[in-house]
Amino acid sequence: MTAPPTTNKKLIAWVNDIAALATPASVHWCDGSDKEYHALCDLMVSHGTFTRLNEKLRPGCYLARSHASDVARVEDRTYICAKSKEEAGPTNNWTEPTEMRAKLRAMFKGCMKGRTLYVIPFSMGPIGSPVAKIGVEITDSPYVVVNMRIMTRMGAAALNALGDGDFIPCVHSVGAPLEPGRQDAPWPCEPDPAKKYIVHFPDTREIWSYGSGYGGNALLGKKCLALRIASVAARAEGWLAEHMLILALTSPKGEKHYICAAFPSACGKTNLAMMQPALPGWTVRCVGDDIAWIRIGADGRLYAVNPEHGFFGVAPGTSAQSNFNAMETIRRNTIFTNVALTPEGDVWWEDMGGPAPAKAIDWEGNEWTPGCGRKAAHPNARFTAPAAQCPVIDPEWESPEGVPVSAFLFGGRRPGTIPLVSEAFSWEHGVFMGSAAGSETTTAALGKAGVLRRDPFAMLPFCGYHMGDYLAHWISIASRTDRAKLPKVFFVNWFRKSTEGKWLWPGYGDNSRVLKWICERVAGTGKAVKTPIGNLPTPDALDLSGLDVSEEDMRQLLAIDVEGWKREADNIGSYYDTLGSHLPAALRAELEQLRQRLATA
Ligand code: O2Y
Ligand code: MN
Repeated sequence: MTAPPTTNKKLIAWVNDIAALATPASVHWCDGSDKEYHALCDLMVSHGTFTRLNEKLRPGCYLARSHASDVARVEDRTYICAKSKEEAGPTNNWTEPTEMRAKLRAMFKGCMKGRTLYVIPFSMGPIGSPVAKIGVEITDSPYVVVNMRIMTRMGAAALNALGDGDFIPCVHSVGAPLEPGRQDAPWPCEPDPAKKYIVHFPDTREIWSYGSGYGGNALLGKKCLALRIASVAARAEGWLAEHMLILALTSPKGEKHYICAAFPSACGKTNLAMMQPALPGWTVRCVGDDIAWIRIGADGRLYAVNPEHGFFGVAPGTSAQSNFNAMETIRRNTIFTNVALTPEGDVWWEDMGGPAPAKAIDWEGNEWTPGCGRKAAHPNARFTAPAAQCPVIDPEWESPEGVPVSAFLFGGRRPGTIPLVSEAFSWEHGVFMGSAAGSETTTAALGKAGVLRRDPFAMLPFCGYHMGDYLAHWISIASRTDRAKLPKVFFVNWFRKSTEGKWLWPGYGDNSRVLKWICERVAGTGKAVKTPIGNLPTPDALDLSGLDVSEEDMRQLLAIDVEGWKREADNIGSYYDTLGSHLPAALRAELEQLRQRLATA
């Protein structure tokens, strides 16, 4: 091992400990340089992990194909090893920490044999920002190193910011020791799903991940650190670590509002974060598409930071029509995983827009032709691209203090009952709205169609402690600052359908019409009518200029279905029951008040 480029005793001792356990062939401390990045990409091209894309069509871009068993986050293999099961809560998998630690150490014994152990110091949040947190990931995957370089601020600058201070240790192995003389796989991993482990120790703030090289399972700064571990830190320290995009909406008069929005998967979060508004003169700028760290500033307002440095977006469905700015972002310096390869050396996926290629190589490396009955790209195929390449990145996206938040949005895919937009009456009512977020599943991958999955604050897979305590933490924010300075809270539903099953709202750039009303409500100018479920736009309050939606469809989009809402209240009540005594009384009270308003409606 070359001399560590640090004097941090805890870090050196920890790297030595993991190296002694995992017995890699060598240890490499990542400096985050261009040279290192290109050398690792070249190495992966030579091993068959990466295919270099056509330099003229996609300069600096690569395609990786994962093992067919390693294509997504594995929620059922994800653990929160708090001291007690009660602390982890009913929504998390739990194993007693000492038992899990012993299991992990047994699995990690010799697991990096024949491989290089990479040490990746990284900062979540702008380096030197008072809100940034330093993590160090140990991994035996060069794919993880190059993705972490895009997704985080990684290398010498992060190590320098760490100095002799504390860091969050993140240990990762693909779980595929390489015996001498054996040919390596292009995507080494543990193929048995039951042997993959994504483990969080909230009390010691550690992460261990074994067996998968894919996305959220392996890029440990993202979901593991910036959400699960950070949510625990945020509760202890009085801030919020949220699964939220951050965007700025600016009016033609130059009035700018930052909005944080939480949606379950498959609701178009990345599309909304970098949307092209349909309303002339309005602009959207993107601060982040997935995670927001939110603190109370010295002036009592809430400020949001995107802790990430890149986008790890879903490729299928991304097109110039659905997300022009994402398509521009991924023109260069992007890593594509599990998309199809065209004969020209470009990438392709379903619903990319334009004609399908006459033939391609699919995500599993097989020949593919249109109509062959298989998807060319995996539905969870991804692009990893630098946030700085987004043409509408907000000038303040790296502000160390964050951007002031004017509004929170919650939502989900709800074909019935839930109107296009409603505004909460109070902070507590807003937390109630966030707690009731969720989507009706529509894809086979998520289970049976038409089943409502409650996903409070879109944090179900990402909350590092008891969901009831998490909701109580949100309630407590109102007592930590001047209520008048808190963001207003809204619930949106772009996915309401008519009784005939047709989408009522066009979505995409037309969502700016709803955002405009939200900003007007924040400014005190937007017109609203009080209903049992919240404040809704008056019939003339939404700017529908140039929009082809009938009056009847608008009426349905803003209709209050009282009987449907009574069923909704019962369903929320049943969900609340699963949180037991941890559910804050303020939310039970909000549910009762909703029931009373509906009873007299
Ligand atoms: O499947 C994965 O590993 C990625 S999941 C993901 C990636 C980017 C942003 N959000 C998510 C998510 O599951 O919420
Ligand atoms: Mn996400």
